[in-house]
Amino acid sequence: MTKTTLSRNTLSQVPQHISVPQPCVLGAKVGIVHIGAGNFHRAHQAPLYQDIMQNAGGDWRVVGVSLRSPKMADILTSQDGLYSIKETSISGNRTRIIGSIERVLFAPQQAAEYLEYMVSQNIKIITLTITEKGYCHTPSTGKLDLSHQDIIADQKNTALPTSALGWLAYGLKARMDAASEPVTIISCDNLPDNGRLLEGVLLEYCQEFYNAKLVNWIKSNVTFPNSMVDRIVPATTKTGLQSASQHLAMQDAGALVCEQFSQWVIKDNFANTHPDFSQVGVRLVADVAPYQELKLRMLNGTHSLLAYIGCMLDLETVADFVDDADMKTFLSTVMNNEIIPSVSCPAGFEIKPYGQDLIDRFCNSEIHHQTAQIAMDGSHKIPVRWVPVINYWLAQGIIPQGLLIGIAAWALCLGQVSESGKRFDFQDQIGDKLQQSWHSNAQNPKQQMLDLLSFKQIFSGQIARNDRFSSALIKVYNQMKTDGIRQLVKTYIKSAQQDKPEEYLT
Ligand code: CS2
Repeated sequence: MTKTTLSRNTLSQVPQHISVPQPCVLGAKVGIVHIGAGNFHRAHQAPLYQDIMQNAGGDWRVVGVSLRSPKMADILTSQDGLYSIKETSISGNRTRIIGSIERVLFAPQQAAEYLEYMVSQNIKIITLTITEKGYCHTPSTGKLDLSHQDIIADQKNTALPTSALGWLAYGLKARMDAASEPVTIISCDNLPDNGRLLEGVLLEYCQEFYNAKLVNWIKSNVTFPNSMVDRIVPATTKTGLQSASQHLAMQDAGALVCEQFSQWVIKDNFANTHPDFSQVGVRLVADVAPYQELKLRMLNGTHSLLAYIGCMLDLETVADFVDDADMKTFLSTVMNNEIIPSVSCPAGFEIKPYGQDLIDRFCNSEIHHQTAQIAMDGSHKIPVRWVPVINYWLAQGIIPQGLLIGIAAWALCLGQVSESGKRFDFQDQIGDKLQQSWHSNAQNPKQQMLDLLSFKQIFSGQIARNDRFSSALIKVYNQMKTDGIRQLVKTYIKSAQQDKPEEYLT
């Protein structure tokens, strides 16, 4: 195995067919701070900035900020910020080296450097990928959760915060004190109205822990455009790293595999200058909401559906799931019959082909996207992916049976044992509470379901108080335990084919 490691010094040794960043990228100044320098940012926004600088110039290098672990800072420091991405699709793969990240800071140990960037006039944009739970909000209300453990920890030390909101507020306070330029903050997480949500919780946070002066400065100097991001980027695997090293003929501990597809739609509401997004097909629009709704319900909604069912059936990856004929048909039936009617599409958008393309994207077996990875944080994902769709149908007196199977599968997953007896585990911020509720009623499935439906942070609107829905859920959950999920899925498909939506299962 080669000992050479990817870095600026070894860039010239990368095999010819792999493209490397041009000097204009490596020599540009930093213009963006990105909080949450994980795989998604490195595979989505960072390559776009590289392409923009190569096509149109500009100082749009990124300083990444990690809040929880020094791992990415260590890896990218030893590689001068360079790493490879393998972009895969049915029509082929391409690998390229990304060089648009200047460095990654581990904020808890490099707070002074973080502040230097945050006050700099060169910084025009701050972006975030901190996952749904990183906003420390109550999903059903969108309000800051003051009882959140990270917020409680911040209270003790605002100069060494735990939450991303704390780091943002700390940096913006320094920017205000330095009388620096206005800045645009873009949330790149899978949440509806993500910009408005971020603005709301950040202002609440500043009111609580700082003062009205900072709140007013933010209101006049910062914009929070909504944005919709899309690219499937799984967690790094050992095999992925090994095959990248072979391909590059050198070590790359930051190597990523992702799909070729990439999309970013941003509300055109910038407080300062921005990269020439038109160069790379990033769309600046007046209203992002329809794009967010489309993506959250169609892609993320079906992702969560296959995640819980997949965990219960030992279908380890998304590609494994859609390789199973019953499961693939189930997914597209739920998409067509239950999700599509609930979506208010962007004007002129063809939703059916979009749905078909999604299934094709899921079939990409080069991407080892674990169902257990997607299953994580259901208490934050279900409220934005499924609950609005279920409420849409309940308002018409209809129980959407496919999503009912989804909720029952999620509930079964709380037992952490698959149908074949295999143990699995995935994190959830309120996992302990959910587990406790599930186990304390293990002998009483009816109560188990009623208690889960009473988790207000997950289930709001009709779904939480609709007796027909809870009775149907109890029935499906029991059926699932006795007959297995596959049987239910088959019954669902059969009834859907006969077009008897109300008779699918109940
Ligand atoms: C996935 C997303 O893990 C998950 O919850 O649904 O990360 C999904 O892969 C991305 O949103 C795709 O753009």
